[in-house]
Amino acid sequence: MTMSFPKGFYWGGATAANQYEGGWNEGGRGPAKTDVTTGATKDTPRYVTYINADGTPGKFNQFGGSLPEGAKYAVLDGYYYPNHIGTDFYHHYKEDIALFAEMGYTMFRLSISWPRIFPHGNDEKPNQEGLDFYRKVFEELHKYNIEPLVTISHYDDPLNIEEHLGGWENPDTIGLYEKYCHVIFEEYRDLVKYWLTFNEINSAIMFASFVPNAPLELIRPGYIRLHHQFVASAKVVKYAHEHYPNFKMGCMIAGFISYPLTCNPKDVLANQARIQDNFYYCGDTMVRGYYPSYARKTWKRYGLDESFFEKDAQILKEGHVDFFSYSYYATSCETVDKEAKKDGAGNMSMGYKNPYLEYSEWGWAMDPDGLRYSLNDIYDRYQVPIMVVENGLGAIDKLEDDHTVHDDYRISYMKAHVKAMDEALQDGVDLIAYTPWGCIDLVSAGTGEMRKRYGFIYVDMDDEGKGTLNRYRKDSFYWYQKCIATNGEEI
Ligand code: BGP
Repeated sequence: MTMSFPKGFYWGGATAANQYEGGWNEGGRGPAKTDVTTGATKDTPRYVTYINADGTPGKFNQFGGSLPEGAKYAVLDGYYYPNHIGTDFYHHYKEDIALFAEMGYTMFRLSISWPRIFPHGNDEKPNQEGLDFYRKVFEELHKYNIEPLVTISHYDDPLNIEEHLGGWENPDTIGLYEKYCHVIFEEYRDLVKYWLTFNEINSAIMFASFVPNAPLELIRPGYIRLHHQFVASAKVVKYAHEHYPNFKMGCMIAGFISYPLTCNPKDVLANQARIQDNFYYCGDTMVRGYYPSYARKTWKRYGLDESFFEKDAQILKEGHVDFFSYSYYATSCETVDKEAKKDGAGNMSMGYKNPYLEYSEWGWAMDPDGLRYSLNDIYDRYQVPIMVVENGLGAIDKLEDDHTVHDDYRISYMKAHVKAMDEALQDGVDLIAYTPWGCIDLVSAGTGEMRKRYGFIYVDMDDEGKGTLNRYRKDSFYWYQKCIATNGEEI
């Protein structure tokens, strides 16, 4: 087979501080909401915990709910909080980076934990120990010629911003984010070139489509928060372009890709609207630098005032990103048929089940063709370089007595997706990087589980936080090593 991966294509892996780093209360780091979020399973929700004004404990579902008046976020006895340890990159970074280098990585995606740099979000000065930690990490990566790809905000904003300053609903958070960015840009100007402003920025509005009959009180603030994040992103992109011309700034959007369930034109139209609302709403705004025309209809539907979004048009225009990145795990289907079977669960997208696809143990549709399809669609629309910065199979792995893991299911999944990228490159798509998710086992964002593993490297840690944290190479480690060594030719 002729493979089309260009010379210099970035192969690597992706992680996020909140799920991987650990050291949650070490080195002067402040807490994030993920530190007061409990572990769960695929069938039970993760809870955010707090103490009421009268001292009684309380909790709400991580995908909805808010802190009652007078309550304070708190770590409670009797619950397990898996993000406190993650899989302890904080103390294992040298060992882990050596393993990534052994696989042949040329790029590694990680996030900076904002509360490690500004523990409360609004501190006057940054936390030097936090700055030093990431400097050591970036230097270690460069030792092996691995290019860091840095997510600036990945689900762990300082808890103080959330609890006392109104989070992203408050426009003042934009200024705090800018200050944080200015510090890390200057600090790492010679170490980091590729930046992603927000992870899966469209997750702020997913309630609207994915929670059946979601109340307007949940939907509206999502659009406000998202708008403030667009403005924050545009401001720091503009700033980076002016001060650091070598920087490349990207957006990161959750790949909520769907198909019409049937060729009924009504299904086709419903699906078009679904993709616009869930996916392109963000890409259009961040890559083109202005809200798409269909946004007006969306704002009207939710009773949102158009002038609120239009007032920052100039800022959005001046801060459009240089490249597009997205997570791609699964696809789902859309239909107007109320009787259709609604049990697909593609990456939280709760769509209709696709009869042509197989589903993972967590109910995510496995669809490599959807990767090729989406790459073509995105590139047609934007004509900017694309990175696939998350992809992979969450599965239960068995560590054998001799410390091997025979994850042939993961190898088949990866093979099919590498092949799909190859086809997209042949189609003419300017794809420049592939960083599969959770390249080393880490805590699941959706369920808080350890047993939902994505890694090429097994980490000995279970759902209760028991384990040695020892690292072991899975069969997929050697498969990916060969794939990278042959630039995608031998898969
Ligand atoms: C994306 C997130 C990641 C990651 C991934 C897998 O939405 O950006 O943080 O966790 O999904 O999801 P999960 O961990 O729920 O399997």
